[in-house]
Amino acid sequence: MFIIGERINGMFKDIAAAIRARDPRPVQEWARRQELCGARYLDLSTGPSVKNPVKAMRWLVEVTQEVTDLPLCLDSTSFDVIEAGLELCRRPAMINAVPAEWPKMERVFTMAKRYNAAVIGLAMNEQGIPQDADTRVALFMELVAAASSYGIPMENLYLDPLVLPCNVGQVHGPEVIVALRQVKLLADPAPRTVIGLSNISQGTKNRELINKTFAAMAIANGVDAAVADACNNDLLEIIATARVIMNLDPYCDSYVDVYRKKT
Ligand code: THG
Repeated sequence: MFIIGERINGMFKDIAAAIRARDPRPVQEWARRQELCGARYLDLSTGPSVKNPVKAMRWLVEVTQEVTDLPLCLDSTSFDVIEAGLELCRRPAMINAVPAEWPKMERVFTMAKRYNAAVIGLAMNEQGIPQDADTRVALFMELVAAASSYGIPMENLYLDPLVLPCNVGQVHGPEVIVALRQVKLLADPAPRTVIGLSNISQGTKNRELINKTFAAMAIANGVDAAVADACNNDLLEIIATARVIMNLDPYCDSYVDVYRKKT
């Protein structure tokens, strides 16, 4: 599992303030820090309460690219906002995200092809997020079929079962785990999977413990990527260890890297 660094998001107070004041420092500090911690992509989200999200996303992309070469994961419910960001990306980006709905899939897969971007497809449609694994997988199948028809290779399609906080959506927990596993049966080569790891613990007391436990469980069930806290050392240790146990790191390189950082 690789990490898409979650920290440049207007959901966080320091980033919301930085966007409002157009102060690049907090954004650039988090970009550098997450890169040093080993993030593979940086998630960029203006958050919900920004005045002009198109301009804000353009600004986030520009100031982030001034300090890092990491590819960006453009996180917005508005495809105009995502496209404004894609126009400025210097490396192939990731589009975060599209639900299993027409004409949204048409817009996003066309855009993905044009900008050579990867796409996160969500297990939701007009009816919302289903509870059970089977309905989630049925929505994934629609995303796989649509992506294929636009010529998107499966290694560029990341399917997200949508993790809900375990204190309000406890019934979703096991369904998400089963859905992660079943994605791998949908096509050959299989599509990839991604989760919003920190969602699982929103509104709970011991957030880190819940995030870490869920990370190990998701890795055991084949998850490929997580939007997550790239700089949490315990989490990085658990990911490295789970990867060894799952034989995803046969020479233990990432395990040794994490160990060396500590000594
Ligand atoms: N799937 C996909 N993309 C996603 C998500 C997902 N992007 C957004 C989100 N979920 C993942 N990113 C975060 C970022 C922050 C938090 C949770 C998930 C978070 N923030 C604090 C909170 O809400 O308590 C903010 C408060 C603060 O500390 O300042 O927990 O599921 N594809």
